[in-house]
Amino acid sequence: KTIGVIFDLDGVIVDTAKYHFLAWKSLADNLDFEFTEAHNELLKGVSRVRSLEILLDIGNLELSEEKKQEYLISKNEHYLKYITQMGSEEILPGVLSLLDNLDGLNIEYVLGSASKNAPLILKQVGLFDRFKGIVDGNSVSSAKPDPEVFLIGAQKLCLPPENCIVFEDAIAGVEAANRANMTSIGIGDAETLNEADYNYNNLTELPQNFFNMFLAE
Ligand code: B16
Ligand code: MG
Repeated sequence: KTIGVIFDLDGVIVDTAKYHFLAWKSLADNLDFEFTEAHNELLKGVSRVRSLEILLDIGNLELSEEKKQEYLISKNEHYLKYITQMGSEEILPGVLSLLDNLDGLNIEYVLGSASKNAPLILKQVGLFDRFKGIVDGNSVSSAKPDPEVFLIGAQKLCLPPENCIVFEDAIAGVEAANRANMTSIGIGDAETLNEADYNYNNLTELPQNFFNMFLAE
C-alpha cells in the first residue's frame, strides 16, 4: 500500500528543547523561582501558550493576560536568538539517512510540529525544501494531544490517516498520532512513550527495512 510519514520537529529532527529550556529558565529566574531540566520535560510537544501556563503553575504564580502576552513575546525573542545560530550540524543522528531512505522508496513526508518557529528552524538546518509540506503551530487550532496537526499532515500527503506513520518524541504527540489512527513511533525513552506502536531510542536504531512491511501490506 501507499504510505506517508509525518515527522515531529523538536526531539526528532533537531533538539530545540535545550533552547526552549534556556529561554524559559531565564523567565523563571526573572520571576524568581526554580525551573529545572526535569520541569522542562513537561513542556515537550505542548504549545507555547500551554508551556507558559505549566511554567507559571510550577512557580505558583497567577498573572494578568497582559503580563502573559508580554512574557510569551519576550520568551520567543530570547529563543529566536538561539535558533538563528543553528546550522545543519544540529540535525539529529539518523535523520539524513532516514530521509534518503524514504526518497529512495518514493515515500513522501511532511512535518507535523507544535512550533510556530518550525519553518525557520528547518531553513536554518537546510531541510526546509525536502518536506512535501509543513504543518506547524500556525496552522492548527488545537494543540497535541489533539490529532488535528497530524490529520492536516495526512491531507497534505493525500493519504488516509491509517496509511501515515508518525515519528514523535513527546507523550502528547504519541497520543495525537494514536488518536488520529496512525502508526506511532516513539523516539526516546520507551517507558515514557509506552503508548507508541514502536519504540526506538533514536533514529539510528530504526531497522533499514522498517518500511518494507508497511509497503507490502
Ligand atoms: P514555539 P514539536 C514543540 O515542538 C516543542 O516540543 C515544545 O516544547 C514547544 O513549546 C512547542 O513546539 C511550541 O514551540 O514556541 O516555537 O511555537 O516537538 O511539536 O516539534
Ligand atoms: Mg517533539
